Amino acid sequence: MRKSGFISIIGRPNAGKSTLMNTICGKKIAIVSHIPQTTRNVIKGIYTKKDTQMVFLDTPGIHESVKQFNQIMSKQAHIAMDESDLVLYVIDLTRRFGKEEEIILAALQELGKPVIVACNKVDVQDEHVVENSMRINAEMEKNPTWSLIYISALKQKNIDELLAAITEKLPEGEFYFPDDMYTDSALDFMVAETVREKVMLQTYEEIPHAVRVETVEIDDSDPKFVSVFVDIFVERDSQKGMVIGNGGIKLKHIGMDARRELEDLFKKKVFLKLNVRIDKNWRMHA
Ligand SMILES: Nc1nc2c(ncn2[C@@H]2O[C@H](COP(=O)(O)OP(=O)(O)O)[C@@H](O)[C@H]2O)c(=O)[nH]1
Ligand SMILES: [Mg+2]
Repeated sequence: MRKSGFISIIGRPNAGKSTLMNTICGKKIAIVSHIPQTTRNVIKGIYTKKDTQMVFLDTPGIHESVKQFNQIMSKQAHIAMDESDLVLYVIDLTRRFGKEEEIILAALQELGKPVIVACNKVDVQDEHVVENSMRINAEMEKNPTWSLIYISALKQKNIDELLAAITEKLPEGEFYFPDDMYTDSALDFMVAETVREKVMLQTYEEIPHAVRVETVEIDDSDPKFVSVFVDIFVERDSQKGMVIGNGGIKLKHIGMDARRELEDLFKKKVFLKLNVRIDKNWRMHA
């Protein structure tokens, strides 16, 4: 009998949720950066091995305050409740427990679904680790059905143990997706996200959140290379300059880094044309 199910990945921004999903699926599916709010949509990552299929839902952690986080968490808890068979709760061991952790723990208790707590970033030596571990152990005692695993999503530590724990809690059932599929994201979305990640990594402060990226065209008609046309929208003229950089140096780096990853994605040479444009207040009607 096959096992398959949906697993929502939740946790504070920057905990390493997207990194973990990419590590498990062995593909760059969700973009990753040190900047909170990197993930803007729920993204599916599919892992299939032998008789088991796991469909991960990587959730965004957009918030500017605990109050807002609370509202979004309740939305995420709803996604988890409606769509997933179990919840994978990722905790950043190197960060002091915040109000967010309490909100998540309360939501998980109310949810009543199988939970796996993954304590991430064990590769980092940090003063908060001992205190956080004590807090987590206390929570585990309160919730005896939950499983606890210490991992490093980045350094790929204990990932097999994590997969075994998920498999154990996964319901029996037929696969939801073909066994060679690793995401249901469309190609144009993945292209735009790849470019957005590079913009985030190359720019600072207000830019990452002011940028929107759109794939205009993917021309795959030549057998030797793919031509990809992408628009990068910012809200103000000054931001345009910051994305382009002195003599175009920033945009050049964004283009080079993105092209390298897109060549992995397309398994072909990529010609990438980036165009920086202004769309005032796109966030207002996003
Ligand atoms: N040292 C270390 N860093 C990690 C680990 N997992 C994720 N990170 C880093 O934490 C940051 C946030 O990761 P990301 O996956 O975008 O977090 P998300 O907001 O929860 O999706 C990035 O800079 C990652 O490289 C880990 O296991 N160890
Ligand atoms: Mg993320």
